[in-house]
Amino acid sequence: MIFTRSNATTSGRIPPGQTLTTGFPVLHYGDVARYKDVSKEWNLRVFGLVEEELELSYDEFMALPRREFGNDIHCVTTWSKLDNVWEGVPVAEVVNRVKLKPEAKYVMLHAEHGWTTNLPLEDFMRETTFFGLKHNGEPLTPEHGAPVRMVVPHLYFWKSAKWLRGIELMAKDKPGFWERNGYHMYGDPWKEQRYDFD
Ligand SMILES: Nc1nc2c(c(=O)[nH]1)N[C@H]1C(S)=C(S)[C@@H](COP(=O)(O)O)O[C@H]1N2
Ligand SMILES: [Mo]
Repeated sequence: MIFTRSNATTSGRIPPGQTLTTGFPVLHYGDVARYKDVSKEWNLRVFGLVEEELELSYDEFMALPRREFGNDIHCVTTWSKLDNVWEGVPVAEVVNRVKLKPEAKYVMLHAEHGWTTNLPLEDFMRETTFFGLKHNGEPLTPEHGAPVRMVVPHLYFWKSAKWLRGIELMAKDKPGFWERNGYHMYGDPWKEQRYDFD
């Protein structure tokens, strides 16, 4: 359902070319990742330009400190969903457990089934970026990326990898899945960086 809210709540919050939605559309390429025994099948690897690779098991990840986060979702396909409330793990809780090499400047997020997306390290490390575990009070559903999805509030939502499995530190920017298929390397919704010819 598409609707318009009073300007008081939405003013200045909807980037150009976007329309509000109240639902929570499900969008991805390929199959939903489903786990029979998630605590045995899921882990998170931090690799690439780090002094020592890190692998967090499901139980280790779930024991990390959490807090509440918020975001406005802006999907490149033009729907926006405001005022999402999340329970999440701050990025620093994971990154502080590795020593980054000084050349590390970009990150590739790796999801289940080989799906990837890229962003600058600085954007990944922003205090507003987080690992999402619950959305509006409910545990993430498989469709929305359970057990752990990335949420990068200030970029188009395709940068928010569902079914996150790996964080690769890189010296140079490289295109992920959609970026290889014409999406913008950075994806700022306020600048309408939708496709690479924008
Ligand atoms: N692993 C994975 N993550 C993904 C995608 C995908 O295809 N695979 N699609 C992205 C895109 S294009 C969007 S718009 C959002 C959609 O998230 P949602 O289904 O929770 O709304 O997930 C992003 N994360
Ligand atoms: Mo998307």
